[in-house]
Amino acid sequence: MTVRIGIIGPGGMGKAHIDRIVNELAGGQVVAVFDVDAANAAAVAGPLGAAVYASTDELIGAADVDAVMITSGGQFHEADLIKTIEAGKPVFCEKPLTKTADAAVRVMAAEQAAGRKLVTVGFMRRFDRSYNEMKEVLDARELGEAILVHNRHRNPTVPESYTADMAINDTAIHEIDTMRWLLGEEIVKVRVDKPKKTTNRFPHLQDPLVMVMQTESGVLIDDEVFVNIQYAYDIRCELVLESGTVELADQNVISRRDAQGARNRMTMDHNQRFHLAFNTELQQWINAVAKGEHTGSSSWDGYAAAVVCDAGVASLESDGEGWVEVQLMAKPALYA
Ligand code: ISE
Repeated sequence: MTVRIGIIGPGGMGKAHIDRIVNELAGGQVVAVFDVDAANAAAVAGPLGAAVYASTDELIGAADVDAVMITSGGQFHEADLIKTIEAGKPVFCEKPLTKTADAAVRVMAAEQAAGRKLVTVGFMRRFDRSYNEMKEVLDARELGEAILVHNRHRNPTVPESYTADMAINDTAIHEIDTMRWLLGEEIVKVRVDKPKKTTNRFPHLQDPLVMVMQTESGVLIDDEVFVNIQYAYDIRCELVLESGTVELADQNVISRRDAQGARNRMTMDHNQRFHLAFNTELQQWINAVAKGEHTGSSSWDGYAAAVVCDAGVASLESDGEGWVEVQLMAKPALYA
């Protein structure tokens, strides 16, 4: 079966997903496009032979759309998610699920009324091979319990439109989801430390910052978020267990040695660094939709990430207040 997909808001991320569906993955076809920018919708739909719709309602309701992919801005997600759930169609939604935790609660309520998980949130690191091997070591308890996790999330630069809260809501949100998934437990408190700022920052940003999180069992996680580090897109993670450590491998595929020295090629953005993880994530989603199953992060994961982000932003905006507690609602049975 070919899964016929309607895409809402194909900007940079949406176009990258379309490209992989067309050129690298199997079993999916983009048949419908909506964008507030009608010219962009037409430009995207043309080469695909896809229909352009004048509203998300029409796209979601179209008889030949089996599943929906939402890659618009986070502030537009809630309404389209709820409409897609009410239409009984599976939906892949790029992160963040919603801009606020309250909106995520409304999305979960719609899903509970539908009686099944229809929403997959685009947290691609869950599909990265290195993180998965790290999780295998932890889950096998080969080296004992997890004690600490050290993360580095470095971007070469961000545009001036990147707001102060985005270091958490747009960037650290990846570690928030990955750590919950890796450790299999919730984050209970968050603190944001504010070191000396790089001179390469925009004045409105705290860059870098260090987000410190603690889980239910006491694992302490630190996350250096440095979004104007200039040199590369550099993601690192070291899991410290009771009798050993596990680190993500270096991001390079080859190491080169020559008369100039030994060096690796660095990736410059998330599409390069997580190309294979994005491919695996979307292929598994297409396969799951074809079988009527759910895969990947759920609405609960999107909600939990939003609540942790809110606590992080509260700490960032406070004047050295320190730890902020994370208050999650009781987990609905659908997500147990
Ligand atoms: C961007 O939206 C992403 O998702 C990237 O993975 C992250 O590194 C970047 O900081 C975000 O702005």
